[in-house]
Amino acid sequence: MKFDIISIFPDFFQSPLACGIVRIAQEKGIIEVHVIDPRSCAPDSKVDDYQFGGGAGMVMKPEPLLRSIRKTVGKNSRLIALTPRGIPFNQNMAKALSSEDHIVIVCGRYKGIDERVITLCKPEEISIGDYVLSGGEAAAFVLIEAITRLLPGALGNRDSAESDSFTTPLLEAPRYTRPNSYRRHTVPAVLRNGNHAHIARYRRKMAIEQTLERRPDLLPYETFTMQDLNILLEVMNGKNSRHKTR
Ligand code: 6GU
Repeated sequence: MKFDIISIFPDFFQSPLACGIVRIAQEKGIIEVHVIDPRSCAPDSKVDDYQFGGGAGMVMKPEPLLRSIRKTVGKNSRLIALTPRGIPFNQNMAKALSSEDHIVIVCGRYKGIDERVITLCKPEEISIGDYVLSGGEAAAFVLIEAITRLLPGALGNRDSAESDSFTTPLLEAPRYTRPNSYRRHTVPAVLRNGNHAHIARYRRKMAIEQTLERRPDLLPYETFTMQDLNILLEVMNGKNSRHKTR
């Protein structure tokens, strides 16, 4: 998978690309990442300008961006523009994008890019959430990491991508490592008694409980098994009795 990032801040990407699974995926040849600075396509190095109609903030000029896009986009490329007005990014989009060969990501500044770039190139416009960033650079890395970790061979243990929150649409159960007792808080006994069926049920229960508490909108009722429904009842009864005690 090849990523081309079009950004006026190429330095931004140095350290995130040099860490963790994104670094390893590059070393293994699973991904290749290049950053193109539109300044290299601007004879006078001017990549932004005041907006017509007035208003604070600069807008990215069309010519340097269009030249950068033309230089990188081929027949089989997905072209993405990062902007707060885009479709909200999620795990399903990461999964769909992970089967592409070449992704070109245009990082807009917050005040945006000249609308004619959008009209002429028709990129998919993607946002990473309902808040404002000064530019798309941080968002570009979010996409790259979310996509890269889904590529075969990128994670040491395939299982750890499969059990992630949002792949199974439940939040994860709490995790523990050594020591067993830390400041008088001990690890739940069920996790240490070696009964794998009990452990699986406990984790499922905790996942359902966490999701009900924090993201009830995510609960996948339509795929719930009988056991899940029993767990859900248990969790809800537990909650009621906890509130009733006094
Ligand atoms: Cl992709 N860009 C900017 N500038 N702000 C954002 C965003 C993107 N996603 C959420 N906020």
